[in-house]
Amino acid sequence: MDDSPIKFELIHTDKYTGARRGRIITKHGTIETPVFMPVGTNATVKTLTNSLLNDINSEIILANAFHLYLRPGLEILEHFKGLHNFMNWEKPILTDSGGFQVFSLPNTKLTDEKVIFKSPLDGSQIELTPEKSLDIQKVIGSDIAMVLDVCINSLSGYDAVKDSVQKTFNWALRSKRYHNNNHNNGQALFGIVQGGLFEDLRELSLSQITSLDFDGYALGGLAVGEKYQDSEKILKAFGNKLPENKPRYIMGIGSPTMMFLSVENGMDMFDCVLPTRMGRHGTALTWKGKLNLKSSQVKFDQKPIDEECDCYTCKNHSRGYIHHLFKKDEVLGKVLLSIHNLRFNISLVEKMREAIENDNFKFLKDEFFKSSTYSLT
Ligand code: PRF
Ligand code: ZN
Repeated sequence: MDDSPIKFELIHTDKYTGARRGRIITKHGTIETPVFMPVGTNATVKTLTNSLLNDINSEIILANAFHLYLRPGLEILEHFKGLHNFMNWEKPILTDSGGFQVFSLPNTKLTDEKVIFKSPLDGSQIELTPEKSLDIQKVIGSDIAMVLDVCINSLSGYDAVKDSVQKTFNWALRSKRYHNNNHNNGQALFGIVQGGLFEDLRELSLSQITSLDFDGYALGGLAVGEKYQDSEKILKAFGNKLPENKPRYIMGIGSPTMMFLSVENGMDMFDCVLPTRMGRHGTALTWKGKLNLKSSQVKFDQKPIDEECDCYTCKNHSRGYIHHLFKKDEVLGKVLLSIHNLRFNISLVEKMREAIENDNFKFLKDEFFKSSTYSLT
């Protein structure tokens, strides 16, 4: 029986690594994988219009149930008939459940049934359950919803991580049941594997979560401050243990180094605020490495940020001009660097797709790190 609201096609696996070339078909369009998803937490990918997002070939954006629940709130989202209409974005949307965001707030309380937190808006007490998160994501109307999981501090001890794995599984069971009873809400639902840096707990969480028939599976709890070698260990051991016939999503990664590591180990999807956040702070990602546009070294520089880049910023403006915009704290500087950095990440996954199709992924990776100052680890 296949009643999944999305369809995943595995097109090709690289001969020499675990890298996969695939395609996710949703009712708002097709997503080629590996894919980088720009983050639009508050119903906007910061500083970019939809037409700019289309220009850089964003195939899907990520939004956040937690933030949208607080503001604009469900009444308004319902009135506008969901987020696609509200922000006039016609392509696919994936929503995170709120788990990760709630656990980064101070004074969050966790019970077996729910998570209780203080509203960052007015301090009032709010409860989030797996069912409520799905209710919120239903109103948002995302194409892909995520289950509510328990994402605890990566430095937590064994017993605390074990407890989070158990709760994450119970909540995944409740989410799956609730989602089925609601006829899927027309949405795909992804499960999330936790387990921190403990391999036996990752193993346990992976077998628990994949015993449930989700439309895709995510690795959570990574890139939360641990060393590169630790995320590498988990990705190498578990990336390719996720079901082969479903999309695989690693949550919250987006540096070139982590994207290569993730794709090499069989992951298909990722999201990160890194390109937009770095852009707003004046740093560009280029094929040679990072470039600080605030530095006076580029004051007289008439070259584009990156000669190889095909984005609006690089086709129209010089480093010296963008430097000036940052010196004067003009909004356009942030816009131009956000466009460029997102295009960089999206170009990178486009190059990866082509390389995988030609069994060339390893070559692409070697060349990338040889010709740039990005760290391989
Ligand atoms: N869980 C959820 N969202 C997330 C994470 C997680 O573990 C992470 C961890 N990198 C980012 N976003 N629900
Ligand atoms: Zn550019």
